Amino acid sequence: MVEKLNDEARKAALAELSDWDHAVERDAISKHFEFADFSEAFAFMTRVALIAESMDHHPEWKNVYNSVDITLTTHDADGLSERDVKMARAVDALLG
Ligand code: H2B
Repeated sequence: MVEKLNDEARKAALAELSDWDHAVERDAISKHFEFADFSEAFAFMTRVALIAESMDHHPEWKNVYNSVDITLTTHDADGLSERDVKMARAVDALLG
């Protein structure tokens, strides 16, 4: 069973992650990404999808042309867990 982050761990994670916001009502983190065009946005999504499969941890996301909105939360924990933090780090690492 995956453990939900406690208040202290959540605060530390949000301080470490750049531009990820905490959606309190869902205990999720989300971030908005913008690219030059749809092709760049979809290429990014493809790379995220491959990471998600390898980590067995999947984003909720929305793509509109050149933008991608990603929300991460752990359904199995009913809130934010270390798995979301690892995923957020991996997503950010794709963009250098
Ligand atoms: N993704 C996310 N975001 N949260 C989960 O709790 C989750 C997942 N659980 N991907 C995984 C798959 C689980 O359902 C499988 C069985 O490992």
